[in-house]
Amino acid sequence: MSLMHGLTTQMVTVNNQHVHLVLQTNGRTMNDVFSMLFGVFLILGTAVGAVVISYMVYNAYKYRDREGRDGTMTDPLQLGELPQGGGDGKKLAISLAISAIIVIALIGWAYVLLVDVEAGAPASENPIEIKVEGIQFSWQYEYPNGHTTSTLRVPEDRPVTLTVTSGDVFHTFGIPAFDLKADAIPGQTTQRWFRPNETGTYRAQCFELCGSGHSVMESDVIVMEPNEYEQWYANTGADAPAMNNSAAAVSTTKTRIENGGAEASSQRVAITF
Ligand SMILES: [Cu+2]
Repeated sequence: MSLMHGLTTQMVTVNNQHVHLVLQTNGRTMNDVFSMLFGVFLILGTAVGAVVISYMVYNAYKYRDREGRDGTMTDPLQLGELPQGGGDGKKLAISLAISAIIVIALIGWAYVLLVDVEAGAPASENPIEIKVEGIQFSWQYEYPNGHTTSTLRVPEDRPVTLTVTSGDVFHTFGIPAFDLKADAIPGQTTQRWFRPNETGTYRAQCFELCGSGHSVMESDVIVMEPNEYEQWYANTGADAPAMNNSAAAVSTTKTRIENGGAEASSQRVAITF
């Protein structure tokens, strides 16, 4: 199957004694994996449905009530008896076996695909490591150089590893456009990674009811051209103004909440820097 192409297993012998099974990963993101699973399940589900419904319609036509046909059953089924179908149950056994093979193969394949996601961002692609902290009711992002901001800026086509935590109560950080969701729990970290493949502005938001401002606990995720991103990043640093801006963002969020909770997104105060 071409979808399996690229996923190979290798046997590695260490000290001529211990044999380890190594699954080579392909750097697929959660987004890639979900798209593949959805596509294959949709095609197979449609194919199985087409076969079952066609066979049912064929039999309904074949055994339709016709003139001169005696409708009484000569050998009605007894309780607990399986229909034989005239072939010692061969058809039943074959259809059960095919169903079992398809289901087991799909489960196995899904687990193998998830190895990619569990493996984390491929180190060879130089992933960006960003810390995410949820605090009632905003998100703070900290870059490797110490720069802190409330808008997540990332370059296109490069993996981003997020280490998510919370400064107060339970939150859940999520970016629906990248099929990404991570629990934000005080005192714990959750790692997730994604690789944005299209520039634009996306939305990150909180997915766990965390208080009166939960519905406005969101932020912009800006995917930039790599050059543009490098330029922006070079101008940031562990500087005091950035911290002040973050504090301003938090107080703006609080003011918005005090002023009446959820606002229409068109009225949202945009804070970018
Ligand atoms: Cu929340």
